Amino acid sequence: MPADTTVVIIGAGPAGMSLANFLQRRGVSCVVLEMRDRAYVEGRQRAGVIDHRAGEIFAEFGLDGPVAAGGPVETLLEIRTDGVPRLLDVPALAGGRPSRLVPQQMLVQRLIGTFLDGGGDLRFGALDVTPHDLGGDRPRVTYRDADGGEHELSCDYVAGCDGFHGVSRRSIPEGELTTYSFDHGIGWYTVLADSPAPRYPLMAVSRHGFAAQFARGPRASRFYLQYRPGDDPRQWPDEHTWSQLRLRLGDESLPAGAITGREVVEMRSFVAEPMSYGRMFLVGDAAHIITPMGAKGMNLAIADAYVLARAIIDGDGLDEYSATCLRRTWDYQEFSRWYTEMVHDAGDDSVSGPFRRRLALARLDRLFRSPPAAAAFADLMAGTEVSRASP
Ligand code: RFL
Repeated sequence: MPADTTVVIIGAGPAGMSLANFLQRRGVSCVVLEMRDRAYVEGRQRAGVIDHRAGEIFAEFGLDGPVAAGGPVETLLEIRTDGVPRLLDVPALAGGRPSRLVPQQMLVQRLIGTFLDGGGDLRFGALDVTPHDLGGDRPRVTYRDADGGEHELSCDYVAGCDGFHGVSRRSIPEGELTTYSFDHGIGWYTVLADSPAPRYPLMAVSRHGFAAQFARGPRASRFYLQYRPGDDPRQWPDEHTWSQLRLRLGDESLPAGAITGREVVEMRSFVAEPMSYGRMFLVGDAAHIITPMGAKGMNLAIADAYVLARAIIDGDGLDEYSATCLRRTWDYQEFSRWYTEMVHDAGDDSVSGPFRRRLALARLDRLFRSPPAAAAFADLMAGTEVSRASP
C-alpha cells in the first residue's frame, strides 16, 4: 500500500527545506525526497544574503532564532566607481529594514537540523524520483533508495523544489508551460577566497570591467569578476585574478589569499509560467532563475515557499499561488536586469558602447542624488511583499 502524506517535497535546498519547516510548524505532514546525500546538500555554497522580507517570513513561523539568526546585519553598501567610493545606507533608506548575512549552506544546514529535530521525514539519496497523476486528485511520487528498493508515496500536493535541472518542471506535459529565457550577454567568474571580508558589501564599476566582493565569514570573501565573451576565466592563473581584482576594486593593497572555489556564473534569466500544473507547484529555481545582481535567487525561493505553505495551511489561495509568485518574480527580474545593466554598462564600454555608458553612469548617480530613487532601490533590496493576485 502506498504510504500517505499531505505534501511530497522534491528537493532539500532553500525552497524545499523552507517549505518543509513551515508546514511542520503548522502540523501539516510532508516527506522531503532529496537525491543527494546530506553532506553534499549542506556543503553547497552559493548565496549569502537573506533579505529583510525573508527574515520576517522565518520569524512568522518561529524560525527566526533557530534558522535566520547569527549573521551580522548588513549596513552600508559601497559602490565604487573607477576607485571612488560612495556609500548607501540601504536598510535606513528602506525604512529600517536590514538584510542579513546568512550563507546559503548555513541556512540549509539549520533548516535540515531543525526539521529533523522536530521529527521530520527527510530521505536523502532518493533516486529516479518521478511524479505521477499530477492532474488527478491524489498524485503519487515514486523513487528508488540507494539499495535499489522501490518506494511510492501518495499525497495531496507535490512541491517541485528541485532546482533548475530537476525533474519537476520536466514532468509537466509539453504545451502546458510558457517559458521565457534571457541571456544577459555577460560572463561572471566567481571565486571564493581566504581574503578578509570587505568593510561593506562592495560593487566596483570600472573601465576594466565589473567586480564585486562580499563577506563569507570574517576571513573569507566571494569575489565576482565580469569577463569578456569568448574568454575562459577558469584558465586564468590566480595571480591574474588578483591583479584584475586590484585594478577593478582600485585597491593595490588587496592581499592575495588561497582561492578555495572557482565557478563561472551564467548571467541568465528564466521564468516558467504558470508555476503550477494540477496538484504540482513549482517553487524557487525549479520555476525561475535570476542573475545574482540584487541577490534575489534564494530569497525568491523562500518567498515562493511561504506563499505555498500559507495556501496549504490556510486551505485557501492555491489557485492564486502561481499568479502571486509570478508578480514578485517579474518584479525582481526587472530589478535584477536594471541593476545588471547599470553596473556593467557604466564600466567597460567595449560591449555596450559609450552612449550606454553615459546613461548607466547617470542612472548610478541618481541613486546618490535622489532620495526617492535611492529609497526605491533600497525597498527592492529589502524585499517586497506582494498582494495576492487573482488566479
Ligand atoms: P537548489 O538550491 O538548486 O536546490 C534544489 C535541490 O533539489 C535537489 N534535486 C533533486 N532531488 C530529488 N530528485 C531530483 N530529481 C532532484 N533534482 C535536484 C538538488 O540536489 C538540491 O538539493 O534550488 P532552490 O531550493 O530553489 O534554491 C535556489 C537557490 O539555491 C538559488 O536561487 C541561489 O543559490 C541563487 N544564488 C544567489 N541567490 C541569492 O539570493 N543571493 C546570492 O547572493 C546568490 N548567489 C546564487 C549565487 C547561485 C549561484 N550558482 C552557482 C547558481 C551565487 C552562485 C554562484
